[in-house]
Amino acid sequence: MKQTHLTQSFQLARERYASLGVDVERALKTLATIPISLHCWQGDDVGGFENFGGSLGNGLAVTGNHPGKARTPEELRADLEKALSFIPGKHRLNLHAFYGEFGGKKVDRDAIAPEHFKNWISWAKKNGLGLDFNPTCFSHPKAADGFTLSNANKGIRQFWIEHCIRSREIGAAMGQALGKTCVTNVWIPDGYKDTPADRNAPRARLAESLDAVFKKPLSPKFNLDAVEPKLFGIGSESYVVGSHEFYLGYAVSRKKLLTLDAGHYHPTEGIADKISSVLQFMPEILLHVSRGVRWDSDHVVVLNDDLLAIAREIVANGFEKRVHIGLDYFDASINRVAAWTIGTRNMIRALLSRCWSRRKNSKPPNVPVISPRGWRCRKKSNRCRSVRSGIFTANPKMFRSVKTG
Ligand SMILES: [Mn+2]
Repeated sequence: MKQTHLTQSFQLARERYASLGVDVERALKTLATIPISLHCWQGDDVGGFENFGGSLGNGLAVTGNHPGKARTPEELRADLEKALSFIPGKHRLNLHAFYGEFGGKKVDRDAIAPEHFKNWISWAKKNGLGLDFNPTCFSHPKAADGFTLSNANKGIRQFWIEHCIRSREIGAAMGQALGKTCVTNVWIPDGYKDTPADRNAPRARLAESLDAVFKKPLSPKFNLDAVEPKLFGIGSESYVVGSHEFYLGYAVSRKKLLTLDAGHYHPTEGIADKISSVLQFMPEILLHVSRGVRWDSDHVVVLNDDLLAIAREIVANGFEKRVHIGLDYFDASINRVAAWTIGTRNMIRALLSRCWSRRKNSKPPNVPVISPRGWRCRKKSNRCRSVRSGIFTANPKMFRSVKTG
């Protein structure tokens, strides 16, 4: 279509919408402030570049064998560039640790470092993208029994603790290099297929391991930590160590972000209703937007009621700066570039449809929480200059000890 036709069509549409009280420019302006973090793992069926020869496993399964799977970092980046060319706006890329570039050497997970991601960082810089990060606690011999940070074996636990520590540092290096805060999300597969004799001990071990992982404070300007619960997975149907309640308690008590994955709950349970619930008690969350279908939690996102409900909760409440939106699905039965494009565009469409329904002079409500920056200030008894997003304020009743100024 010619550019002039597009411009004329847009002008006509803008007039029609204006007659219904919709300020199209304002809606698009709001939309432009909301980045979506595209998940790198849709491009190669959660394969990674370690070349350990391992299979996916640990409750993860990708079905389909559509041609065109990315085999190298260069191919993956080229495919992402193609997908991004179909997606309006400036966005982010979400990387897993095993997508590092190790120069043909075997670098185990407890030895990864920012240098293994320098190509990703310079590529992101060139393309104006932010980066998010994830430790990869699966597809590895030390995860073969299904337990990582909660493993009964101290040596294995320590291995994964070290991996997660390094992952946070990589996240911070990415955030610093790009000048865009990186969210580093911890998900582990740990759980039992059948009813365990002891539900407590693995959770106690997980809490202890996570405390070790997060021991070193990192600047929230560069890195934010998130933890991701799950109700069940393949091979962990009866018991997941990192359940919703476990991580909700952990995130609130340790001042971490909670990750709400749309595919990680009971099939009749949506995450839209959880957003305003958990945001009463924590400043920011991470979403993994996915689409659960029966037992599977990872179908390509479509524009359905669940997605619209999620978008509504974010936009109607003015939570755009407090909700980090990432995608998390993998489908190898269709073109992978199309899968990224379809899912991301649907997320954007859902947000746009809510942006234009926001009333003209409505202001986002103040909510009684403070930012990680505020938490940090409280801990150090320093003065907080401002909250992170500027759209919410500290509740003096809840945080009397926070000094302002
Ligand atoms: Mn997820």
